[in-house]
Amino acid sequence: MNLLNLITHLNKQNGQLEPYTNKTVRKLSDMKNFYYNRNAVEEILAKEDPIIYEVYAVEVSTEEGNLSFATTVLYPGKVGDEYYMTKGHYHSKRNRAEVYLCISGNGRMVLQDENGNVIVTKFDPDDIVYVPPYYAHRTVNVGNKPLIFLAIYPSDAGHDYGTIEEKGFRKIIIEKNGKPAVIDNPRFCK
Ligand code: S6P
Ligand code: ZN
Repeated sequence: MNLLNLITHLNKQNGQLEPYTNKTVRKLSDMKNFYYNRNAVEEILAKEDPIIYEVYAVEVSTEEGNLSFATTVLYPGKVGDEYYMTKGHYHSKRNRAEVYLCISGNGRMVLQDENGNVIVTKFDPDDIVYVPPYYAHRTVNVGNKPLIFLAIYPSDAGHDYGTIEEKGFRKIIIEKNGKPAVIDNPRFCK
């Protein structure tokens, strides 16, 4: 392996990594089933298909023992009263943990295990959140500028989005009286 290929630069202004191996762009149309207010989703999509977030990943290998990392740029906005958020996922290998570092912006993280235990944490600049094994994780932008963060995860962790798409998180983050509020997800299925 060429040592020069092991160095990636983070641009803190725009959250981009240079170089990266994979870029993912998630638009609202890619995550219709993840917001609780489906009428609000359709109303927005009738006019536009906004980018909700972008991910710049450095995934050199998927072999056990390696680490991968990625920055996410999660834009500010709401679908109805629910803040823009990532899809959220369990790792396909459930016992794989992860570390998140907030670079800029203001957010929340929602962590949930398969017994439905939920933890909601703040996620502000320089906060580091440990995502334990077996916990699904979602990031929510509760501010008015992009939420930029770095995630470091085992390269063989994999992503299970289907379980969250089907069952959801028990708690969701909405704007209530101009402030973030944690409420029960009316669509959560056990
Ligand atoms: C990967 C890590 C993050 C997310 C990214 C987008 O394990 O947790 O890089 O992939 O924040 O979220 P999601 O839920 O669409 O993968
Ligand atoms: Zn993850």
